[in-house]
Amino acid sequence: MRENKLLSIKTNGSSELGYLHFFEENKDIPFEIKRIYYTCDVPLEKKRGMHAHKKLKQVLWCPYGEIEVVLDDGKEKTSFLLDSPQKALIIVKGYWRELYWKVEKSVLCVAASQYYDENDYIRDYKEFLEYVEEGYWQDEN
Ligand code: T46
Repeated sequence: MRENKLLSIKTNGSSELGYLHFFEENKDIPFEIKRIYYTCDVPLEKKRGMHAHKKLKQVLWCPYGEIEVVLDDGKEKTSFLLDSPQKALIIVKGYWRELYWKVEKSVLCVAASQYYDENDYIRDYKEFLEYVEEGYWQDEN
């Protein structure tokens, strides 16, 4: 089954002391983490993403600011708002994504299931639709 979902990240702390947020591979998120990356200082008028991954699974979170993630399975688009350090979005393979920075200086963090491999990217929307049509991701996660 292919399923993207928002998770609530475990949190420890108080308004007096501040908050600590954490998650663990294979416990809080359903895969092993091979790579972490983060994106900052994106101008509000720009969008990022505009690609899908053949195999990569990811968890995205926004420790500061507000970022909209639009996921497209080739038929339907779903929007997720990362507007709290407690929210994380699991993205399974095979979704076209577009990312919009809603607040200046927002920071996007990503933990990914694979090392960087440009061959895993589908950066052409027409090609993405061909993968969908041929059922490349059917019954997978
Ligand atoms: C994703 C969204 C949320 C590397 O060399 N190593 C890396 O680990 C990554 C992630 C990227 N790069 C290179 C590849 C491109 O030449 O950095 C350049 C910019 O990457 P891209 O245009 O893919 O950036 P975004 O922000 O559109 O997408 C990134 C991730 O690539 C992608 O996996 O899902 O963040």
